[in-house]
Amino acid sequence: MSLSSRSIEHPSHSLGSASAAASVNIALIKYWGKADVDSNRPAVGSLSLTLDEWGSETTVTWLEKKESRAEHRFILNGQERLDSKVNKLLTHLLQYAEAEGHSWAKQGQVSAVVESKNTVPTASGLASSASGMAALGLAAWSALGWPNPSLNNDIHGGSQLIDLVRIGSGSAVRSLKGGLVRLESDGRTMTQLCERDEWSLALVICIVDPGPKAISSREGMERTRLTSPYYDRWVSSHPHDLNAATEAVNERDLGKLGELMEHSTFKMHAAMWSAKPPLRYLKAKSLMILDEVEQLRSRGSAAWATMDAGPHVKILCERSEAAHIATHMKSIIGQRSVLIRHPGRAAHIIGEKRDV
Ligand code: 2P0
Repeated sequence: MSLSSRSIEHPSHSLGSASAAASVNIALIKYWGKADVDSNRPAVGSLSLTLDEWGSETTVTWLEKKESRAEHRFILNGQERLDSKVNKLLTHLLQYAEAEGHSWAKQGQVSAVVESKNTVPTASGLASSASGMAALGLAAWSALGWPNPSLNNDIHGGSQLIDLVRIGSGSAVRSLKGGLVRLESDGRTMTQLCERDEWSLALVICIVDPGPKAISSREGMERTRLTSPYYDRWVSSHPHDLNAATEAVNERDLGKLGELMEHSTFKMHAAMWSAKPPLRYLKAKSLMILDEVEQLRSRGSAAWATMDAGPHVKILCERSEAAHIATHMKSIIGQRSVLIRHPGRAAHIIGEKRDV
């Protein structure tokens, strides 16, 4: 991955810049619902697999502007756009820096230029906000010259970087680590359960519709919390799934993990369907793929399905089975709609420049 958009001009004084790369992660045990909207604290923990190849590369340049109120700028895949998540994350970082005594961080005098490139379809339920916000948070943090705790593999409760990334997106926190990751319901305590090369897993991704989803996860979560009669049971039954799935990972028991994963996704979708008005991200084609996964299993394949806030179906399997499963799915939904992804690495810095 490399940034292909031409660098934009920076007429103001630059305080520093940094570039970071982060991969998407897919939740095997899902996060859905918030305990606190302001700090974006989740109502439940989650367990995810960070993937290779798909992700975001983001460069943040902090600028000092004396003459007028400074606005942040966000350029995604070469196009300038407004994004409330980006603004919220950057504003939070400046507030934190100011509270820490950095006088330059005063709002309105410092702004960021964010240039980002996604190699995953944006906002379609393929976790683009996870890689996007992890890369943004890490680049924005590092551009200020602050050390990255993830490099030392010591991300734990209390890390300001985790809190920052979570403001952008709850699921993005998990992309700060590679392989299989468990995030607690405090939204900040994280454990890497398995390095990316410690278990040869794969996800066969069946793309149902690459367009953007109609209802954002943020809105969907709140609607589910406020209107679904099943929401409380979703939350109260969640810790069992998270603990059992953690055990399954520790035992490298794919059958057990696969069953728990399917249970978690169907339970989340049941809560979504029972919201008012209902949230139905799945399409007829998604259900057809689920039938095929059952068929594959009945013929002896170790394959389990998971779906997020979008119509796509991701099939978890051993790496050695992925090609066979992908070939079968391509014969049903088309050659170009099926991809194989493997466990990937943690978010990391790919370049830094200090101007002051
Ligand atoms: C997850 N999803 O655990 C779940 C499963 C989608 C379904 O986290 O509001 O973009 O920014 O915290 O992280 C997608 O929601 O939501 C998500 P916010 P996010 O991956």
